[in-house]
Amino acid sequence: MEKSRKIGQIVANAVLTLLLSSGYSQNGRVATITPQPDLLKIEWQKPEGLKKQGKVYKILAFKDVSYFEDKNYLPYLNLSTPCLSGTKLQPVIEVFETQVLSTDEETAVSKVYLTSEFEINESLVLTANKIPHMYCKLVPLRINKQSGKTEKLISYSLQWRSTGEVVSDRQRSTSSFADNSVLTSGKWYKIGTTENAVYKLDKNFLQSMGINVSSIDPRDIKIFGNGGEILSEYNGNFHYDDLNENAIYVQGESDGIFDNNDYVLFYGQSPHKWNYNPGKNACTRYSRNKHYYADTVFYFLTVDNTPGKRIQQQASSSMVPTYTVSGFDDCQVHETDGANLVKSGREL
Ligand SMILES: [Ca+2]
Repeated sequence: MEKSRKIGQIVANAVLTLLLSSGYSQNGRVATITPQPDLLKIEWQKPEGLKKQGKVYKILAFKDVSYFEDKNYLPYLNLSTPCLSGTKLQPVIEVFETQVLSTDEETAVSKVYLTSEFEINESLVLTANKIPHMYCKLVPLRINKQSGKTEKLISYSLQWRSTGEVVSDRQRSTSSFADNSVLTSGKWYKIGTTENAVYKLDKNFLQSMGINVSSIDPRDIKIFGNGGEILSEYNGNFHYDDLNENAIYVQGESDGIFDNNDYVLFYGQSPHKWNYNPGKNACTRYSRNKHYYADTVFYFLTVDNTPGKRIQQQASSSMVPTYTVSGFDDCQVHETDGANLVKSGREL
């Protein structure tokens, strides 16, 4: 008995192994199993209220949601995967289930930003734990071409396909976690700006900051900074990891001597930003994103022994103009921050 049970077990194991390894269909033919991608679900929640600049916006919400602040808080889902083969990847989704938005949800979406596809955009390679990763943003909303109704994505499968494009060393170096700040070595000079403008730094200004202008090669002047817009409060949105070098113009640098009439030009920014909101009426087309914590943006100037980043010349377009502009809108804002009626916290 014991022996026959063992043989039976071995036969059963063999059949099971055959079924698992090659697949088996009811008509007796052996089929090849191809691994199926997992079914992924988006866990939608009730629309939420977001208080911003004194107004309450209704926004769509789901687990792990992020928002495009410049698209009326259009929600998106971050997709990421390591590029282990060293080539860039692109996500391909297969839609399994969608649902038409409820009337309540409809009021929380700006349809102007939607298309007939669940769009995936802003592909970016960043390094995490020394491995390049592909990051993309999936907008889980679309307008159904047939019905014209707005649909949300409920379940889908995701596959990453190689684009064949190699992840370059430069892209790897745009790491989300730099080894150290550029400010860890060298001598740095801090410059503040309050408006969006091209700023001129002449010999007197550089000397007043303490730079021995006669001993430097103007080709080695560098300016670092990331502008000054208030940081997004959403973790999923893009954040700089370190100061970036700005392309600047240095008049008279080619002779290697900073002469009396030589100067540096760079584009400095305001901490407050104008946002363009397409599709809105003229009164609300532009909104101002005020920086609550700073009134000045800072840039950092250094001179070392390597050439700095310079503004490149761009050839003029040879295309024939199709539209002549004869006017423009200008925006002004008057806000003195003179009183805080509730005398508490940040004004929104
Ligand atoms: Ca010169």
